[in-house]
Amino acid sequence: MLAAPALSGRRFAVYGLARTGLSVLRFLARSGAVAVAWDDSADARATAAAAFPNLPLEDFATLDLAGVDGIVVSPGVPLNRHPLAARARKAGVALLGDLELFQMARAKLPPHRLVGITGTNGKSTTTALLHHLLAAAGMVARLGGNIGLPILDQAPLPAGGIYVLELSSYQIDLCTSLACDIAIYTNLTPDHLDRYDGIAGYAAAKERLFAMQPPGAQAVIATDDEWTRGAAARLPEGIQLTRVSAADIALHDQARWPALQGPHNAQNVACAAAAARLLGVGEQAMEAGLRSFPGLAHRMEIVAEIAGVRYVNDSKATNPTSVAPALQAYPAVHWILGGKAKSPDLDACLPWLGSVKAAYVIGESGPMFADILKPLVPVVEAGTLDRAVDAAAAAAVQGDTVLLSPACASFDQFRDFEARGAAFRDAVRRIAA
Ligand code: UMA
Ligand code: ADP
Repeated sequence: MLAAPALSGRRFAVYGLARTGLSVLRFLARSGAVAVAWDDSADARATAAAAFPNLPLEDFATLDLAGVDGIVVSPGVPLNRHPLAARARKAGVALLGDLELFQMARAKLPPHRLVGITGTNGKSTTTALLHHLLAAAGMVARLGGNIGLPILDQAPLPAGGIYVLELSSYQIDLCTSLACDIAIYTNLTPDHLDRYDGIAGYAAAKERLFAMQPPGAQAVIATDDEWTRGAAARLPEGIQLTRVSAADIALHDQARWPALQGPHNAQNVACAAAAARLLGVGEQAMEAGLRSFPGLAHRMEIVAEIAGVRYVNDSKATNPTSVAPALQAYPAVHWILGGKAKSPDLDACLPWLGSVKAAYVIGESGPMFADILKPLVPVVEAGTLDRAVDAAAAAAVQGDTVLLSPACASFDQFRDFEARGAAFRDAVRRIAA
């Protein structure tokens, strides 16, 4: 497992004890560092205490920061409005994340390359696809990061290995020196605006990934929107740019790759294939990899076909832009949406309502979305996912698609988007029974 012996004897305060925080504690223990930790959730503290019986748990609101070498923060902590940021600044203690610790561990790793993938949408698909293309070409690669696999828990690679990491803007914010050999930027549309000073602030956070690259490194940018075009124009000197676009991918080629349908996936393929080429993947292996890519759960995942009705789980579509491709993919859609809204509109979805037979709204944003959609399509105010699936299944006829593509975060009704997707699968299974 990864470790950084240079951290031996250093003292870190670890804030947030879910997937990232626990992986950080394991990493620090392996590295011989000392940790004090906190999570505002008593459940999370109890889990950490069970895993690390000698771990001191101290509330960071009062923790004395003198003698702390760094505060390792989980990406979900909103530092833009959290008092810890000012306290750390005042005490002169650095805030950092798990990816910065990974960068510290890299010095002792066998020679390797690092690819970081960011963007508003398509990060996970592009990351998993690139990893798959490399593996299909016989290269040794490791997947990690925001895709749900904290990198510090992953096994190190032998010499020549390639780390393929999905990076959220939250994770980039917590890095000062993460040096990617290849940085991929898929697209940028409004998202996470509660964490940034407008979309320009969000874009600036993404672009820091390029600022941290060493001279001679590569950037692969899909210049299909104004923000990514701006990033390409502003690229730091010494970084080699490969511009790509969804339009680079011919439809007749894409038709051969079953899990990579739709214009959004053309963009993801353009990004992943360009990076794979830079890493030495040949065209024959590329084609084989594109054909055999299995796709990811919760992204336009067909979970069942019952009486000629297709049920599609697109729970990962957590903003309106990511829903748009799903609405274009099917001719007759019963669309289940709603949850914790990230924006008060559905503008990116509205051009595609022609395929929507009815909308079933759920969760906190249900009433707001009902108001937007009622003049445009029939709306069922279902409230919960179970009721929405039942109502959609009752209304759907052969050839229709029941689509969960919520355009919202899940946290009002579910632990995360994966739990929401699993609940959808369960509801569909009940119908099949
Ligand atoms: N917490 C506090 N105080 C606070 C805020 C949070 O104590 O003020 C605690 C919570 O009680 C909780 C912990 O911090 O126990 C949560 O940390 P976290 O949200 O960072 O959760 P992790 O399980 O560590 O998951 C994180 C990423 N989560 C977020 O960025 C919100 C996961 O991305 C990622 O897969 C995982 O690290 C491994 O790298 C998820 C995500 O939603 C999929 N990402 C966003 C996205 O893709 O849009 C950015
Ligand atoms: P991320 O990890 O950035 O959230 P995913 O690959 O998990 O991206 O896809 C999330 C959602 O966004 C899915 O619903 C998917 O259909 C949609 N999506 C995937 N790639 C793109 C893209 N390049 N542009 C717009 N939407 C996309």
